[in-house]
Amino acid sequence: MNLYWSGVISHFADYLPVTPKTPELTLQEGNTPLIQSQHIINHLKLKSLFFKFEGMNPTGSFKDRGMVLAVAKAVEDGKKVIMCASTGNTSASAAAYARRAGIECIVLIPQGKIALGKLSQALMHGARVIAIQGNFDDALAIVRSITSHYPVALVNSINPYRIEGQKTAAFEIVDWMKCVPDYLALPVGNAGNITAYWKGFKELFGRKETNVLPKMIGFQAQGACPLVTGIPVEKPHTVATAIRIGNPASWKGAINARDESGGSIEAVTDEEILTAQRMLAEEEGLFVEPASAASLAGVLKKNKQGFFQGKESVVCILTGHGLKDPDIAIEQCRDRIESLEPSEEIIVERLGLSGAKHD
Ligand code: AN7
Repeated sequence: MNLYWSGVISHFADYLPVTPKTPELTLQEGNTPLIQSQHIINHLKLKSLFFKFEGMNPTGSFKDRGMVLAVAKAVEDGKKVIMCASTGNTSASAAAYARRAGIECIVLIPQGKIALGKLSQALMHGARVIAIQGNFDDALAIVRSITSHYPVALVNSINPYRIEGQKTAAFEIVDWMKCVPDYLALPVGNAGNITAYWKGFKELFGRKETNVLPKMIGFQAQGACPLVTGIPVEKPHTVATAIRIGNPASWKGAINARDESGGSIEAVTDEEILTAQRMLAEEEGLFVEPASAASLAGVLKKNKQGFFQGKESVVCILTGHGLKDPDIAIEQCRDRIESLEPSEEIIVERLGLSGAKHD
């Protein structure tokens, strides 16, 4: 067994559009754990439930898989600057890989709507951070225009290398499980990831046999669910800022993944998202950001609706780490902090240990 993990480009080279000239860029992204549910499964009518914890990637989200390839190809193409619009994670990943590759990074973010951890990453990696008084969709439109007119590489997921890199997560799931799950549940924002997973599964098994592939079940936030209603949302809103997107760039890819796989794209409320986030943390020991919990929120909802028969296997993609968004986490449980005097006696008393002292 090869215990050294060499990263997405090197490990999956045979499945990616790499050439001898592609730089061997890596922060050892990929190879993330597929963790079996031990507690939440007990509330569900399912045979098995696994969590693919993409928050374990080097910058804390799934974006690293595609970003490593997009940046490597930009460098191969002679580019010195990359640019993206972002709800946060793409900017953190772009900033890190740009630095690793020795090039510059510019990010456009929606002012005030990006989680603190992600902003700190982009700034620490020395990206040019431009906050606009608009949402992600406005930022992406500007980035698309600038990158088509100036020598700056676009690294949003409309860059096909992003999708190529991200499809490797599907390969890992099949590699670990030695089979495919019945359902793949994931949050959907700009819809690059659902497009990428579906591409990955299809490449592994061939186009004809889509009936043996997992059904893709995507979940958007209720206040930002254009793929559910079929109409772009002008003013998207959700606590899950990562997926606060009103007009997904990979709209067609998402609908295609849904329809070819026989899956669905549905909405979950902010309350359902936060409940799922706390369940993952409290019951399984997995701390994810709100957007990532949309996958479990959706599975919980479908279970409640009687959708599952008890024989299905489900993989939930947990796209980003909980430390990305400490504000939302603390807001939910600040009142759990107990403030006491610095006294052993008082603390022992409060903990209910008073009568239990041994020698
Ligand atoms: C944690 O960083 O769009 O459907 O600009 O950060 O592929 O867009 C982030 C998206 C899910 C949605 N979970 O994935 C960005 C950005 C997390 C995310 C999504 C995002 P896509």
